[in-house]
Amino acid sequence: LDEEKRSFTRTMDDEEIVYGLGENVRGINKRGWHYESMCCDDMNQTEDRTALYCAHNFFVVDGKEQFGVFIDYPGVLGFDFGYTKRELMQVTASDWNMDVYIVTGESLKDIVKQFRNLIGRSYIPPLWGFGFGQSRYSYMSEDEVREVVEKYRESGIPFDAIYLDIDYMDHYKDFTLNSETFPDFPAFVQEMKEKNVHLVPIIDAGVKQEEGYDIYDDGMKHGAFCVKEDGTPFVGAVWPGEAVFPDVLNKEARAWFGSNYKILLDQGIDGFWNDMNEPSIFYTPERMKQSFETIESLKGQDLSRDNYFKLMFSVVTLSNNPEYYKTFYHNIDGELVRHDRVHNLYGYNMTRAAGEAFERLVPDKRVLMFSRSSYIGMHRYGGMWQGDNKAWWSHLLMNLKEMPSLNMCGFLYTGADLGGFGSDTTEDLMLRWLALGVFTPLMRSHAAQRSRYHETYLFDAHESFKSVISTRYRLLPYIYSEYMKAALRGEMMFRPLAFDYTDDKRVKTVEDQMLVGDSIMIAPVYEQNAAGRTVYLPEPMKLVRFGLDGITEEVLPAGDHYVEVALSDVILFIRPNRLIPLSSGGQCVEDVDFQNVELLSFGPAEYEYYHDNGYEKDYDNPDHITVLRSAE
Ligand code: MIG
Repeated sequence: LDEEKRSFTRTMDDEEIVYGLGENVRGINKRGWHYESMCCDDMNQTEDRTALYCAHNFFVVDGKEQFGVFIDYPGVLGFDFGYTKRELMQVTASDWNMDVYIVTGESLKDIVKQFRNLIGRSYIPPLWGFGFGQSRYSYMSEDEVREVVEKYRESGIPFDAIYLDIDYMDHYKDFTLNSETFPDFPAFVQEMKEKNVHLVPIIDAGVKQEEGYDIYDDGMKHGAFCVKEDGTPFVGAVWPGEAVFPDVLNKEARAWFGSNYKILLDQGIDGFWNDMNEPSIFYTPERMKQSFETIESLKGQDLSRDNYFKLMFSVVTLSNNPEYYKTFYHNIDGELVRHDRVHNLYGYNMTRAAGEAFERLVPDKRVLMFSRSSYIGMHRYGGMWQGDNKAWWSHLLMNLKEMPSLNMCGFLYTGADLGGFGSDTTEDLMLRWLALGVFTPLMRSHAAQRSRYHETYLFDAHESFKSVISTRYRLLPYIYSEYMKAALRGEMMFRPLAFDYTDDKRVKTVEDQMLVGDSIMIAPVYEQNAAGRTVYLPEPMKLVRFGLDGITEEVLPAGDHYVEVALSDVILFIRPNRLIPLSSGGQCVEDVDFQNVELLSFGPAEYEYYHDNGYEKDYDNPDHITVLRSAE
């Protein structure tokens, strides 16, 4: 421990593995790179990054000793896991001292369970949140949404939700509607409900600074926004232009911000996604003025390299400049705390604002909620999506690798933008990614402005898309049941093989196969033009293939297998003496019969089937669990 540097250092064993850190780049084993907790909005989720949108300061060491480490620290943290020196682990905080928790347990699984018990139960979404959702930045009007919905229903591809991105709002003002493009929103929400389609609007962190805009005026009256040193509201520009930031770290301001969700709840909305809550800041007016001045001063000067750099740097440092975070304050219990010292708690508390408000406003209802930025603790109020990925094959694999790391930190309701958010997707990438998305609790396709449209009915391989997404609906009884058990018992739904096959050395390095729940293993295809892939089975398993001609089953011995996987297929592997309950599917979650399930098993098996109505909150009622048995 080095008090001065605010760091602690330890020596790592040769074979030691480090799991964790939730949302971040690179492998399931985090060893060999350095990471940072510093929530930031940067669309480039490349391997050379050290931080993404979230700060998840929990990791588990698996070496001669096994233990977990949680660092409760709201500022910037650095993790060096054998990057500077292969055998050196070093964690460094940037200013204040940190609270370090060492979590012990009997096994990797147990360590995680102990930690999860400590941090509280994970968020539980409404059942329809397990359906497939279609998103795009943005569907511009109710007519456009209507068209997407009609095409989905005509195509016979099941789905449950349409996500509304920022253009549904009036000039990007939170909790407003563009009255030209969405003239009668409550009626439209109702119309969609009748088709079993849920609309999920986005909420941004920044509130437009505009007198006469009721949310702004009201927030000002409540003193609910972050302030500068002089006590006046801090202004940073985001989508609505100049905006102020709700001080969600302050109890009253948090309650105030949360209460605004009522405006949309009252119009029939039952789900939200919270965005831009790192918080992302495009520029501050002061900083922009400086850039203009720099440019002005360069006018008429020579076109030298030096001037090129001056010009360029004055512009590229505008967006999300960390210096901004040193210029505003939160009022925490009467004490002004500079934002950079608690930076990583912002997204968490924005979503907490919503979660606490839902508890007050609609206590009996489960509301869909997920966020872009988060910190451990937020997992109690909402899930999270994995931010702005790209239509890259490597990001399909990254989606998979983030799953167990996020589960360790309590984030169970998660998934990535299927097909890829930025860049242009392809039909095969879409299909392969959906075949993974079939297993992730949040299954949503999303795409950036100007990227290729990728609503699944647009592609030629229509039957394949229909089959893949229908498989999700067939698997829902299993996925929901496993989700609920993981949430209620503090377990991981997605686990690296090494968490279960503790005596098998080989699985320690397997990062492209995953256990999902208690009964199955998955092995997604993540390379273009691959006709299949190699799969390692640590024990005999039954390969189940959901293809265009229905389900086929094949028992495979332990060991390596090359498994062919057509683009239309979803495959999974049932472990010995395990089973999965299957529904007959449906066009939406509402259609799915969770009662009469078919059992697919490998050998005689028993299964704890968690099944409630999906909307109530009596989670711990023992009647929700029945034991399913299969003789074969
Ligand atoms: O600056 O609302 O990650 O999902 O489509 C971009 C527009 C803001 C970032 C989110 C993305 C969303 C987009 N938002």
